[in-house]
Amino acid sequence: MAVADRLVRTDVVTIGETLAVLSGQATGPFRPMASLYLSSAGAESNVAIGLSRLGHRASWIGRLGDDELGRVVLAQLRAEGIDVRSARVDAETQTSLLLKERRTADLTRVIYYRRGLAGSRLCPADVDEEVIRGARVLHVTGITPALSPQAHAAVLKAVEVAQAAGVTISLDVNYRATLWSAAGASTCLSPLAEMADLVFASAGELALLDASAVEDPLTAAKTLAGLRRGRQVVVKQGSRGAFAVVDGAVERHAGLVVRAVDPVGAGDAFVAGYLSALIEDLPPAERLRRGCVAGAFVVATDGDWEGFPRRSELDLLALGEEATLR
Ligand code: KDG
Repeated sequence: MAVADRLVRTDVVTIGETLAVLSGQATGPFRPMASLYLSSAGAESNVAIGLSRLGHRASWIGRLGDDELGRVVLAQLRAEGIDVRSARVDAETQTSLLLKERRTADLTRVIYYRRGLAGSRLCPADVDEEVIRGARVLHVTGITPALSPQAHAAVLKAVEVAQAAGVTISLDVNYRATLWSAAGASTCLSPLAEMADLVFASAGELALLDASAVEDPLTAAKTLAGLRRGRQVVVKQGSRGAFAVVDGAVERHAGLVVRAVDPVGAGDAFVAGYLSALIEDLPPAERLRRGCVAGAFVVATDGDWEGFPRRSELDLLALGEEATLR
């Protein structure tokens, strides 16, 4: 990685919206007097938490309201060891909110309250150029650019700063259909993907960048990887694992079998695991393995990031079903 002649102060910096989260504790629709669990989440800061749990230095750039929910978000990120010194507090608006309803045992419904709120007011002036120049990797997603033109401009600026400084740029496409149309996402994210050294996507998301991916994700991933020297394209396949195209070669991991409790956040855990192994210069097979292990931990626990593994836990799933550690 291109870090040799720069002063590296953080391993990974992420920029994006982090929201307060209220999750229903019982399975079923929201109803009066239901118990809700208060937490926070956001794809970019989830990745930062995943990396921090694995022992890496991670920073987060974002905007929060000057309110209790914003303080909850900051407290959780700080408790997880994230450097939040580049976060901005916006006294003019409120922290964004996400409601997570476990509608049935197998169906989770997410409802956003984010339009016009703090995360969507992220702007280019919020981009801490120094922290980006001092990072090994900048990680961005396709969620924050969907929030507003100024949030999109902020992500673009972060990517440009990273590119000029030779910082590895990682993009997770993370298409959210409730935030924008597929056509809008395709127009906005294709230029970002062109600048990225690492692209994470599901097969469906890859089709936003190259329509032929619907029929043949492998060829589309190879094509995208081949468009830029050294670019890696990683295709997340949920419970079927993932494959990566690195230096023209294809590596696969079949995924781990776990009892699914709450799959939201598994993609972010996967990215954190993959980046963790990349930072350590481990080979593609190990990047995929660590990504799949981290993803499986999240699938098997409640919360978008609460179940992320610590480094000492990475081998725990190998113990198999219903293991008890005594
Ligand atoms: O990947 C999990 C995220 O989707 C979640 O934590 C919250 O950023 C979020 C979103 O936009 O849904």
